[in-house]
Amino acid sequence: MNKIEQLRKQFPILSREVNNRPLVYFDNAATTQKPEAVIERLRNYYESENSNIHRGAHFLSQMATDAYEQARKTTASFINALHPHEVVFTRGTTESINLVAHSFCKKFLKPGDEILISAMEHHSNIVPWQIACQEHQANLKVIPIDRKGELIISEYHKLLNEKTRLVAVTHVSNALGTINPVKEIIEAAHRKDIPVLVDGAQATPHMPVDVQALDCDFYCFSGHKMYGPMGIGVLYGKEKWLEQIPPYQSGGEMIKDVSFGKTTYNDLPFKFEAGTPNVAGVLGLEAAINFISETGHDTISSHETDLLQYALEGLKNFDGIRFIGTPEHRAGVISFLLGDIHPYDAGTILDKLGIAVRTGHHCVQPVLDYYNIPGTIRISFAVYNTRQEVDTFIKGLATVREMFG
Ligand code: 7TS
Repeated sequence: MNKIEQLRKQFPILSREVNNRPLVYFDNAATTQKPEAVIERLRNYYESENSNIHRGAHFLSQMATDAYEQARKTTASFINALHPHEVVFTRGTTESINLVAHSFCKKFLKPGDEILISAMEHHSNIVPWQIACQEHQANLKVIPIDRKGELIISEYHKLLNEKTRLVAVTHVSNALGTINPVKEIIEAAHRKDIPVLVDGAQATPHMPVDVQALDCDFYCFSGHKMYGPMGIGVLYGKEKWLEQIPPYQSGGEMIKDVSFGKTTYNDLPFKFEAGTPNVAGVLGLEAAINFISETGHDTISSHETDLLQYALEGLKNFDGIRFIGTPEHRAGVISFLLGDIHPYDAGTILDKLGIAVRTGHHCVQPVLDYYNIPGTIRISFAVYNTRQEVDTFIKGLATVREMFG
């Protein structure tokens, strides 16, 4: 049995059938499936460790607190953060971005300032900035993309100016698969003392991320897109920023002292973790990180690159395919249209064949407006996918074409 077949055995859901066919799961950019180790970790926590953290002197509370803080250290080393307290646990990328859009902008965004995002952002890296700009009478500016689905970097340089307060860009596009040159983007912003937030939702499952090497100011990602549980995510922030910006939510845990006259806030990272946190989610995320580390980034990226090339080759020769996004540096995401067939119709037929793909706007409506299309069919890979599944998918597309073409 080869390494990938062994890996597949760790994912119970992959052996199920959908519509009487073996499941082919190609919707990994939406969420990945979970290995046994992650499922077991959640189960074990609730079965024998469950307790609230940072408050009880009793045995279980101490145990859960230690496990939670150990998971913070594991997460910090996964992205090579300088300090564990630069890792704030959130519900996911969306909440991480909202936290920065709220707290950073409250402190630093002034009327007439600008926030710079890109034309390929997920809605969750657009709308929070739009709202912040409205609240603070600031302006949202957008780095354009070209037909290949790459950022036009020369335009980025022109857009950076003394009014720019923050740049927020995605590391990897969920719709086009583009891997953006974030290091170059960060260097250029820093030359003008502008901080940069990176949306890493589609990067952490597929490639090693080193926040110190990138020198990003904020980095956001979700557990559920990298083999971990839903409802848990991370905001990495440089200590100097997290120290300066005000809390996002308030309540228990984020305070030092409370009286009716005045409250002082807790130290990092607790200042940003109001209320009872998702302890099981954090422990499940740690198990997911361990799964990625044990599998190895080399194995993950070489296998996913192989699948990407194999699928692109197969699709290239398929009549009527129009790729949406043909970037040079890309992750395992392919968006396309098939003749005049509506993506939804294609998705429905593929589903009948047990093949899960995403169809629609993928929460990137401005990208679709740019290409002047209503949606795409999108396939996205994880380490457990196989060439054989790509073959099944391409055969499925032939059925779609027979029915609608
Ligand atoms: N940023 C990017 C680049 C994403 O792809 C997504 C989710 C998010 C942010 C939001 O992440 P969340 O975990 O907070 O929801 N992307 C997708 C997708 O492509 N299909 O479903 C969700």
